[in-house]
Amino acid sequence: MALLPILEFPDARLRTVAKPVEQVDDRVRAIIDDMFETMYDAPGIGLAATQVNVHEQIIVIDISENHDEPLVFINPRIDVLDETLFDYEEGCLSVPGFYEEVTRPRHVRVTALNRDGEEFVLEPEGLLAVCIQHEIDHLKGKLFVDYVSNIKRQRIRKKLEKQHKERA
Ligand code: QAP
Ligand code: CO
Repeated sequence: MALLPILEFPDARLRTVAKPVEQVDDRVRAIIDDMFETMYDAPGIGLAATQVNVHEQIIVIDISENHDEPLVFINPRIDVLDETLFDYEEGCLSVPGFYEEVTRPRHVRVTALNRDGEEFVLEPEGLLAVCIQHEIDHLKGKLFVDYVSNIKRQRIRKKLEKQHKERA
C-alpha cells in the first residue's frame, strides 16, 4: 500500500478524460487500495483516479463517520432519477481549502463494477448522490470550480498558484 500524491488545481492533468477499465484484476485492486489509503489519510470522502494521475475510470468513496463503509465504482454510468435539484457546499482534495455551493440533481442511479468486477446498481440521494456526481466529473476532466463564477474560479486559481510557488 502507498500514499499517492494528489494533483491540485489548476494542474492540466486534472483535465484528462479517463479510459474505461478493461479488466478488474489485481493491478486495478492495488490502485484502489492505494486510493483508499490516500483518501482516508487526507482525510476525504471521495477520490477519483484522475486526482492521483491515473487516467482510468476508478472512484473510491466513504461518507461514513467511522471510515468503515468503503464504496468502489469502476466504469460508472449515471442516470438522473428525479429532476429535483440539491445545493451542497462542495470541497475537493484537488482544491484544498476552498468550498463553494454547487447545484446538482438530488437523486441518481449509478451502475458500476465493484472491486470483483461484478456489476451493481445504487440509487443514492443527498450527499452520496452529490459525491458520486462530483467524482464522475473528475473522470471527465471536470472540477467543481467549473460550476462557480469565473471571478471566483480565478481567485481560487491565483491563491493555489501562489501556494504552489511558495512550496517549490
Ligand atoms: C468530494 O471531497 C465532495 O479542501 C470529496 O482542505 C465534497 O473529500 C463531494 C478535503 C463535498 C461532495 C461534497 C477538502 C480535505 C476533502 C479540502 C473531499 C481540504 C481537505 C474533500
Ligand atoms: Co474532487
